[in-house]
Amino acid sequence: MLSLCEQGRPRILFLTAGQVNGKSLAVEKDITRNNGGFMIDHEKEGKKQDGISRRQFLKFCGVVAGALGLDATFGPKIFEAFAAGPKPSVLWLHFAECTGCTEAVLRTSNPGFADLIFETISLDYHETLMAAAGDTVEQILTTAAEQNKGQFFCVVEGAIPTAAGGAYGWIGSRTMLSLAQEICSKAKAIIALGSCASYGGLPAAAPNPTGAAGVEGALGTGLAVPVVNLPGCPPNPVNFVGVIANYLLQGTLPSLDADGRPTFAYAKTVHSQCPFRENESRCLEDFGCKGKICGNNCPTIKFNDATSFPMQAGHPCIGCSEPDFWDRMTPFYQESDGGD
Ligand code: FSX
Ligand code: F3S
Repeated sequence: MLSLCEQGRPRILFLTAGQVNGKSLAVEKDITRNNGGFMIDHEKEGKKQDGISRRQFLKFCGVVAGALGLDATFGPKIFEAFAAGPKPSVLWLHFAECTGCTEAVLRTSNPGFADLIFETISLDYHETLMAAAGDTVEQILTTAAEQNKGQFFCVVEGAIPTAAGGAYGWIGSRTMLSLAQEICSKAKAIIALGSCASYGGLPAAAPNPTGAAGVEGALGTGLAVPVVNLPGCPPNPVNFVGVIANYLLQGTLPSLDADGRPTFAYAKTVHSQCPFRENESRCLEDFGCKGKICGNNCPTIKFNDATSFPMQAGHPCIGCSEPDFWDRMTPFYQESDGGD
């Protein structure tokens, strides 16, 4: 809901809910507009039993350091960088997608999503999590982008339909294409989160009647704002935080490969890091595993608080982090060279 704070500024309520170590968690955060930006005004933690501890967050920073290929001793440095503030402003846009990317981030519990997201960034707009809706919120997005021009990270989730002038995807009274053109062009940098935002993903699979494309494909090579692709269906939240941590530590975006992906996460193939590659009874190559032609750090970082990754759960890699994977990697359960 949209209400006003004591100073008459619009207040946006973000709601998240889930289970942490078997305990129910409901967190509400009030975000209050302040001097053109948005700041966390105060936090009401309904049934939340444990706040994030310094130790928990330090441990998470150690995981991020590992993902960045840094020595574990960098964990405390990353912790300090996040604690020093101000936290990078993030406007998070949703286009043609299944929202699995946000779901993957929501599933973190050590630290929990609310802690993770509010400790590391200033999440100033996110349609799925904002309880507010309607014209006023649409206005807040465009105003926030204008007032923070060149200062915010724009996270894009989902592909952008481009056919027929973008007519296949609308949010409110605007096409996704026109929203992307306006908001992305004002960002400091764009993080294309997930395979759909990076390369088009499922919405762009043949015959792709909507002309769906990833951010760079939809907005063209003339886009003056740098784009970091974080593919994966879904992507790993640790790699997302790694990009932000890299920026806070070094003031730059991470180095990218030819497909626009951070080399810290995607330079090695899934296969080269797979613990089952020498294990005949566990190796899934005969079941179509695409680990040899897909770059990502899934076996090292894992998902769901580092509990598992596809092959650990007995499923072959389907190559979800490569461009056009729906067309190039199918049939998923048969051997393929990825069309190369
Ligand atoms: Fe795509 Fe993300 Fe796969 Fe789904 O938002 S990368 S279909 S996990 O949700 O965009
Ligand atoms: Fe995707 Fe393969 Fe990892 S399917 S999640 S890149 S193991």
